[in-house]
Amino acid sequence: MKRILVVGAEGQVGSELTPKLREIYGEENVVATDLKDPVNSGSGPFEHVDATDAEAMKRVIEKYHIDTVYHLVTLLSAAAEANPNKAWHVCMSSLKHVLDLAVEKNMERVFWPSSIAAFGPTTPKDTVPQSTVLEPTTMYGVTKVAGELLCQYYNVKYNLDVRSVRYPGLISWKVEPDGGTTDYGVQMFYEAIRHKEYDCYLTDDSTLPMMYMDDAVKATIDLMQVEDPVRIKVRTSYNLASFSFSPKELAEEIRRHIPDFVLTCTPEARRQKIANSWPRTIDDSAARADWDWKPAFGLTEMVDEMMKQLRKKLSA
Ligand code: VAH
Repeated sequence: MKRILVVGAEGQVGSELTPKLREIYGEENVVATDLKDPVNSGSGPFEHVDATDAEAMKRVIEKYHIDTVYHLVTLLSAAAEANPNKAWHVCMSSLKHVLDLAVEKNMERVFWPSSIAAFGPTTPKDTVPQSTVLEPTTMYGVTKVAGELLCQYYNVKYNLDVRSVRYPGLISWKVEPDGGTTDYGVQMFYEAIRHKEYDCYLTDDSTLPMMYMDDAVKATIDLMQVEDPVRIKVRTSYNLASFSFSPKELAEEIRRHIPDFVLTCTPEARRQKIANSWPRTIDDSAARADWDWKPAFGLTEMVDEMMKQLRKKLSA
């Protein structure tokens, strides 16, 4: 039986991935850890762990006989840009601890998410190929490129089965993301339902790759459930895509539900500069070919589901 550890289980991804893993593998076989209290990651074993503390991580891995790790700890792009030293320390030291412990304990598999933030201004803006120029101009992006290369190194050097996908901006209703540049894609829904207006911190034509959280969770689990490691040909991180939108396009979709919704845009320099450095659309043919990746939610389906779920959540 798999013994899974989720590091950063209370974050935007962890709070949806952890319950899904517990559904599949049984609550007692999925240990959640975070600095925060266990509010959203569901019921099952939980430990407060500072992911930058290797000894604390080792104690949890030994206590629960962990053989698989989903390592989600990060500072998102805007937060990382505001505190680059902390971002480097948290992202890179925690990832290295997980990789070293996975080798030491001869673990089965490790998952670590990269991001489209690994791309930079010199990356093609449209249908970004799997193998391309990675020259990000954000600290968050630098940690993603460094992390991808570290994961590939541990696979080549130690034959560690570490797997990764480059998440686009993630749209979810369960936990409000903070510190991201694409977070406006979630905030717009909350403000449209609460106030029928939203002032976006990006220009209305800032098109970015996005994905509904259910598809990000599905891709993560699908990738980790591929039995034959030979099929995993990309050991940096797989491109992943479903749709792209701009604030203007998202507002038009929201108006199918709230016709008098008003979008204004007051660009905020730091996050606009980050958004301008990222591509518009992604080619994820490698993921589709290697492990049958296919998103279930398009833009319209995502908006319909977000409106349904958020109306329920906000009326509760
Ligand atoms: C961010 N949501 O905005 C994250 C994401 C592609 C961006 O990694 O920082």
